Amino acid sequence: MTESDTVLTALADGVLTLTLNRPDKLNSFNEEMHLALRAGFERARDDAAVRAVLLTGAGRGFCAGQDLGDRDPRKGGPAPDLGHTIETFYNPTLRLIRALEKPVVCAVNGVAAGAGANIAFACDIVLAAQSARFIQAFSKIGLVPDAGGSWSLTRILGEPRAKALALTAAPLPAETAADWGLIWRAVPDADLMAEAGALAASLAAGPTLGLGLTKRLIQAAATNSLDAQLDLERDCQQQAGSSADYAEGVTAFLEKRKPAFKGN
Ligand code: T3D
Repeated sequence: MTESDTVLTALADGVLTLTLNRPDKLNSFNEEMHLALRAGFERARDDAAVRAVLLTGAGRGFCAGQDLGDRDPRKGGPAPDLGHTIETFYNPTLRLIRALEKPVVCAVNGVAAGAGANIAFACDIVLAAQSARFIQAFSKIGLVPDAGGSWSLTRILGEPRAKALALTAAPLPAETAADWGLIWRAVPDADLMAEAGALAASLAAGPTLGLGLTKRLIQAAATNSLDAQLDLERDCQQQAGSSADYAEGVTAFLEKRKPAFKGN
């Protein structure tokens, strides 16, 4: 586990809150922050006490993508190998978020640009402050969308909107992102953290195994045939149906009380 103040971590009531914390740089990524964020998601994967993750940013921005100060061509030397940095730093974290069988809530507190926007889109439920905006900033500096953006934008929005956003780097206001189905909801700025925290807490108190299997199913649907998906639903339901939380859920329903799920 990497300890670093570039990502603040706090575990309470089953929610692991990860706060990107380089506010002077709009929480853009340097290597230390990459490793700290990855360590946070590895902890979420490995620690049974973590039953949901809440990802957000400190200060007025969510994340401005790569720290361009670390890519300053004026410093001389050979051009950086961005294929290597993507493979080493961005892709492992994106894969962790998608593979984590626990809900990941993202509270986009301000501007999300470049890889910062696309990391948000990789999360399971995204709430954004109404003042936030999403920018595919890559084309402004001669790069291409990464951190899964070309995949998620195209799947969620279709080619026309994905191309327009990526080619123009036009800022997309949070409310439009919600209208287009790119995020779950845009909420008043003052309400963002309370709403996102309550959502994460309610998911953390849920039947974690079943929620994780639900995430697996919905992600698999993008590439599965109906036949393959029906088989996967059967297998996941078999697993969920043997959980203690399923027994508790049915018992609580029959006893007309709130279920007390334990996450297994
Ligand atoms: O390199 C690789 O490994 C490949 C991977 C690439 C992944 C990527 O994400 S590439 C895309 C990189 N990101 C960008 O191109 C976005 C750059 N930032 C902006 O365009 C703007 O800052 C925003 C639109 C995000 C916000 O604009 P605004 O006007 O609200 O804020 P600002 O004044 O531009 O920024 C505030 C401060 O944050 C400022 O510092 P200063 O002048 O107060 O000392 C600014 O320089 C700094 N900052 C913002 N973004 C970055 C950054 N510093 C370093 N890197 C940044 N990406």
